[in-house]
Amino acid sequence: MNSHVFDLIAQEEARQRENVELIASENFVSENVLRAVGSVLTNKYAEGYPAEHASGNRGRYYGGCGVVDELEEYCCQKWQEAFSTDYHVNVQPHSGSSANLAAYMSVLKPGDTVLAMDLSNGGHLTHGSSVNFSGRLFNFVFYNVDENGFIDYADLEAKAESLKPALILAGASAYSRVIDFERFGAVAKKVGAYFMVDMAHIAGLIAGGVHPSPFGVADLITTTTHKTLRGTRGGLIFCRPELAKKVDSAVFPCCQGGPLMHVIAGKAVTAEEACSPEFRDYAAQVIKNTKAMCDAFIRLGYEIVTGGTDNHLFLVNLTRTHPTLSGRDVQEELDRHHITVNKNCVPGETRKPQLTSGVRIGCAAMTTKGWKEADAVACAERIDRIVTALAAKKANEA
Ligand code: DSN
Repeated sequence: MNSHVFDLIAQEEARQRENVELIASENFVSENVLRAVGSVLTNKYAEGYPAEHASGNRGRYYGGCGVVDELEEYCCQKWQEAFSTDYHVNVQPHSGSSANLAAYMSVLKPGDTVLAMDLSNGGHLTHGSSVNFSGRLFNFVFYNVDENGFIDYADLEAKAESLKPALILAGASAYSRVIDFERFGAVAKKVGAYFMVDMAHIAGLIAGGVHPSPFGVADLITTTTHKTLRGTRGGLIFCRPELAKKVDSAVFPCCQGGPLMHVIAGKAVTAEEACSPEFRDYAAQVIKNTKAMCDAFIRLGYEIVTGGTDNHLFLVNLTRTHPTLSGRDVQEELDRHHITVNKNCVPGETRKPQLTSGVRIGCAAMTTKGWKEADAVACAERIDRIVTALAAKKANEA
């Protein structure tokens, strides 16, 4: 049967092949990941956990689960290997949002106080935004970034001491600097809070050994598997072994029903790939490319939040250099030139989230396509020509 869906998939495949992809949270998966996610495992229901599962939450609510039990255990084992950890891992969360919801539910009660990074400073929607379940269920309070956009650790400590949160959360969607997990962990310990890290953006860099690891410091660690980890879309929760039962019960039956076994297969392939020596080279190249591109923008006169980057992304602040252009203007103009970025709030944002004054740029996807530093620099110069022409056009229209 002919389906319109396959025409659309072919169009999207062409777009992904031809465009320059600079969205910091996207990447290109391998053929093996695609095969696993497109497999017959999508047909299988498997509510519950494998028969021998480590947390003690054992047994499925359906027959015929022998193969998927083995698959889920294998997936857990490969993720422990990828991060060289003996933390318990739950591979069932459907996404990063589901992972965060379940992680909160495992140790918090509705109304508990959580200290996190605000969305407008680089945090994530699920880190307490008032329009998200997180902000509606829990009492989120926020630590600040300083005037240059760096996490203000003194503010974190002062707020932790005065507000006595039940949980402190580190992690971000648009923060370009190394996060000092040890420092966060020490503050959490001092005030008796759980310490959780949402490492979704930087997980591939951690697995690749080019960003400090939160394992051994955090009590709970969530991630997606599709950003710098370059795998299928999905979520994971890691936790100290003593929290395993709480975490497994929070995922199922508290927050989810049946796990997506085809996605768990995709996650297992992703973990195998993250364990390979090639993945370490990839992670190192991501950082080299991102730094090269960010430095090129600085040479071209752009303002970068925090003045640079240590990871796979950076944030261009247009406020002073291109006051007439919003992030949306730049995103849309680059779209017309087949370069994909996303508009992003900047610290101290004055425009609405639909407009913004910033653009977030990441190099994880183009590094998968084979970019080296020179490609990243050439792309920065091309973006500058497009943005400069757009600003001139706006000035002429005014
Ligand atoms: N929305 C994703 C991002 O782009 O960072 C995170 O979930």
